[in-house]
Amino acid sequence: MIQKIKELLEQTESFTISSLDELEQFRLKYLSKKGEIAQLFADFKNVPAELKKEVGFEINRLKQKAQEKYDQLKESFEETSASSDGSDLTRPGEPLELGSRHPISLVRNEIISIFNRLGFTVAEGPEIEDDWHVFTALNFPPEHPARDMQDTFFIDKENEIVLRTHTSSVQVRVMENTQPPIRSIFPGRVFRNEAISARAHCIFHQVEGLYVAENVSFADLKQTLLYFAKEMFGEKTQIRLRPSYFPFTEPSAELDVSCSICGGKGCNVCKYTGWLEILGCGMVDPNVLERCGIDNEKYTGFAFGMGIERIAMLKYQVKDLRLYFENDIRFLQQFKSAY
Ligand code: 2U9
Repeated sequence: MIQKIKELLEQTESFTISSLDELEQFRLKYLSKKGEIAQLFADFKNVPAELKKEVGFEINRLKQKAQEKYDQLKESFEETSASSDGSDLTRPGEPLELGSRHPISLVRNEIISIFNRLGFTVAEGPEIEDDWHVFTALNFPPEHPARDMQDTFFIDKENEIVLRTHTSSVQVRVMENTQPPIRSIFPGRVFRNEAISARAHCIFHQVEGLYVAENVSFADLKQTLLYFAKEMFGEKTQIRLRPSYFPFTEPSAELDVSCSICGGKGCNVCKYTGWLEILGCGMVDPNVLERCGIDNEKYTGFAFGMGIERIAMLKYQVKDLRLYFENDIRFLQQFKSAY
């Protein structure tokens, strides 16, 4: 019997559990009324009188050790399945709410993707610029009003360091450093000294584009922009070009797309004209090519520029520009897209 007690002691001491079921198995096998230890007590009456003291002592020791083991297994199992504050750590977690991209990022990425398909690469440059890259290289005359502090944020007036008012400055940098063919787009944040309203902001985002090579013509510009307009606003979209003026392009034009809301019939979005203005464009002025170190006898180019906020307003019918900057979650959550 002493041998049996020793075996049971070893079994109980090495017992491990990984579930409450197994804990119950332990209790039934060793501690219950029909368990091994109860059986030992039942057999105790058959133990010879001279051994009763020793055997009794060992059975009681086994019972005490088995009970201790049971309590310890129970406690350690409860600790792993519940944190100290009593909450159940095995419960499934709360799902995290998925974020969505900002509409300006969505539209910027979509514009980039459309021009990538036409072979345009993306170039970026500094937001803090000098007068040369923002104005002078782009043919702005010395007295042009855009150079005024009313229109431009000056960082250092004496050294004519400004916050760029357009990403055209990046185009100048690319042309200064690369010989044609150049086919790139220039997305980025720009700054103008404007009062903030539903239709204007002092910070906004642009994508400009540039294609300089031999024999680039206005027809290339028109076809490129028609492709862009159809990809952006739908296959049925039509375009029209109106003459305009910019210091850096000659000739210059503004591009309208047929209103995608009414299909050109006239509605309150297009102010009953059937057309929506989306961008400015033109052939790069030969004088600008020369200032940027490009042979204007050999090469010609077209350029265009658009405000991302404006494109996003037309695409998503956003009525107030300030919504883009407030980051109200109810506004942002409405934009879900592949881009
Ligand atoms: C170089 C040569 C030519 C970029 C151009 C426009 C026309 C234009 C406006 C659209 C809305 C700015 O964001 S906006 O206010 N842009 O109308 N931008 S052509 O022409 C360039 C640029 C760089 C060297």
